[in-house]
Amino acid sequence: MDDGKREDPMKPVKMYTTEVCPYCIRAKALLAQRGVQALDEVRIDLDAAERQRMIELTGRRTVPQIFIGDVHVGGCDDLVALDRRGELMALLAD
Ligand SMILES: N[C@@H](CCC(=O)N[C@@H](CS)C(=O)NCC(=O)O)C(=O)O
Repeated sequence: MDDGKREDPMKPVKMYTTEVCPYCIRAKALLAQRGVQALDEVRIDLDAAERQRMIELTGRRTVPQIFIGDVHVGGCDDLVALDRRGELMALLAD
């Protein structure tokens, strides 16, 4: 039943990660703090083809690499900087 309390819709967030990755943990925590509930996580340590795809898409070899919708945000430092500039919520908003 629709009780009128809709969550604000958010763009899909995709993050290329590896299992052992403090920057990935930090980025995930920040996104969770900002209300991101669903994350499409791609583990490049488990999938060499996805690692190659990440490098081709971003020109970078480190994880995390974060996409919000179609926008490549960059890594954890880029995400934190975006948030500090007050631009993260607007980018997340659908
Ligand atoms: N400044 C980057 C640092 C990312 C980083 O160094 N990630 C590590 C894993 S936590 C990595 O990919 N290391 C592999 C490498 O440097 O090739 C960010 O904020 O995302």
